[in-house]
Amino acid sequence: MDINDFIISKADIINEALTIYLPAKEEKPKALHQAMGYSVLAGGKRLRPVLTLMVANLLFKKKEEEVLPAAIAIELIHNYSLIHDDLPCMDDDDYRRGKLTNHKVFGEGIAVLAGDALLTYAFELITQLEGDFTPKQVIKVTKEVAKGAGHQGMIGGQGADIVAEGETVSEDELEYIHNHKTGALLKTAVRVGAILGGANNEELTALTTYAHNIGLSFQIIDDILDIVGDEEKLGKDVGSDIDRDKATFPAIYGLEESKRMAKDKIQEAKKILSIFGDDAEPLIELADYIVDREY
Ligand code: GRG
Repeated sequence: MDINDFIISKADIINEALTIYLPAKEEKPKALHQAMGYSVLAGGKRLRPVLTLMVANLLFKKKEEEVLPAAIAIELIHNYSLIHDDLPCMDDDDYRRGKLTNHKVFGEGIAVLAGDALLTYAFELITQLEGDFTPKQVIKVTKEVAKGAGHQGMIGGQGADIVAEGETVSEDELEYIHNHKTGALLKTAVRVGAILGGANNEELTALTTYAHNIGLSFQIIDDILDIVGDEEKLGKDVGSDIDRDKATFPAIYGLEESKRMAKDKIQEAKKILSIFGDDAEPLIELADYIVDREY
């Protein structure tokens, strides 16, 4: 199966589950529930929950419905981070996924609360894991999600990014920011699938390395696409418009070297999956998709 079709088919499962798990927008408090649904159902690749499903499938080949509450929880946290990132006190963006940002439609107060509500609801969902999981697995998943989303993970990366604004960052600092801001939640998505799939230590370590490498590559490619996309829109030469004050790979290494680094990371990600044999084929193709994507 073509990897694009495969991802779309898995994303469809996630989209259907999201409509079931999200609170009804007619339910009180209406504005808050509308704001939560507005951003979550505005589209998106659903890469993180799809990864959770794929890793769980690789390991335990059970019904994927069993891991859905955890996969959905991670997607809700991702959406909360996007809503907050778009706020005037952060990136102050007007559009996300081709639609007006949450605060533009509902106002800043409700947008902050919609993000807060998505984050807290995510943890409620994890308590709804019902399959054949042990309490230890559920506790491990809870800790994994808290760490990946929190001060040692995504928020830690965002904090470091804010502090670095307008400064020239070192290579180590840049990697710290990307590994945390973007990489942490992707790693969480993979590790949650692994924990629920009953991975042994060797499998968990291999999958964590895979996640680390695709996460970094994902962010490098995102930085490149951001720059190239803007330059194309403005009719400028490729590479002529890199903002050197931003903590991005192209700002430090240039476009060509950044592309090479992203490809190297993907090679490393694929190599580590050899312990799973042919069963790892979808995860290997997904790694290639990350580096080849054009949007
Ligand atoms: C403000 C709490 C808080 C956290 C901010 C993740 C993050 C940290 C901010 C989002 C802004 C951003 C561009 C982060 C880089 C990660 C990234 C590329 C996010 C977009 O992820 P995709 O491409 O988005 O998976 P879709 O729309 O497909 O879900």
